[in-house]
Amino acid sequence: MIQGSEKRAADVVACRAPQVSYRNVEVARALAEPGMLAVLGFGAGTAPADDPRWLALDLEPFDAPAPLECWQVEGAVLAGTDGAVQWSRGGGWLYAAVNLDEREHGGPEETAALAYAQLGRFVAGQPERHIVRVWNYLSAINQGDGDQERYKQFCSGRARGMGDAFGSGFPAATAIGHHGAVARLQVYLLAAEQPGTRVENPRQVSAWRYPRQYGPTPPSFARAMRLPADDALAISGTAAVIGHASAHHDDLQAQLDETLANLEALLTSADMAAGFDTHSPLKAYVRHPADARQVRDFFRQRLPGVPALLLHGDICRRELLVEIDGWRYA
Ligand code: 3EB
Repeated sequence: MIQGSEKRAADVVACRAPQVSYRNVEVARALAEPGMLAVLGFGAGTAPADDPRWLALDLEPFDAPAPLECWQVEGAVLAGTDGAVQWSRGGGWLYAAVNLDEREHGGPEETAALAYAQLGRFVAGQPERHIVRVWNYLSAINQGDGDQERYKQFCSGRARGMGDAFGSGFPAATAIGHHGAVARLQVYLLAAEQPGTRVENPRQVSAWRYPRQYGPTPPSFARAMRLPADDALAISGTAAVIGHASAHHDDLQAQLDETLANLEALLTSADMAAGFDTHSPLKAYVRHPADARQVRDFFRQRLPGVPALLLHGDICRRELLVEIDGWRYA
């Protein structure tokens, strides 16, 4: 593995990527481990924990018991809150999250604008000011027709709220609909002391260039991001999109195959060796619970040994049944 990047000055040593894993362990135990930057739980069954590094996400897992997602870094971790932002830092990395109730902020657009303004302002004042990866979970993502669809309102609010925080380019991202009882917008991110390297997929139109038919504000994300030390690829939510069009409407198997082709194309585009391995945790967001078994079988056959977390989540286009994101370590 190359230490650092040839593109960067020799005296700047980029920090080792956080190690992301799915673990069947108690929340308190995970939080007590050295270098634990963040612990994410999934669904209503998660135990609460009073720690800024803990986030309970409103996405129901298809596994019981559901594992926790653990982000571990090298070195001591500090954590705190700043207004609505919960954060932690360690090993050159910053985790930050907001969890906003839309009823207090006036709908998906205003809430997204506020979330991004708060996160953007906070991160801009930190040494780790380069946002490399963002996850967005909002309720009822496909509700509303045409430009009024909630996802499209979210996209407009996100773009407004981020202002020029991403002047040098968008981070890798995921945006998924949850089925939680409260209309909460959950946004969490990973930021670094040095910028990552954006990766696009030659099979897909870059999202920020999507034509008008997909909404008034194109989605602001890169397809993937190589982390500063070039030791990991953060992979955005990836679905059966070819060019800018959704492929294989309502055909789960064909969408899974196309999604994997897109993931492989991303690895190639990032100059990474083909394939995913036992250290490459992936998440699959599955629209219909009845499809979970087929998605599980797909992982067993096509991605054997790859840690996979299957979650009940709605994809931002109604015709898409599944989306996959995750990590690939070098
Ligand atoms: C797509 O390819 C699927 O709005 O942040 C994937 C990843 C998608 C991120 C986002 C949306 C987002 O367009 C949708």
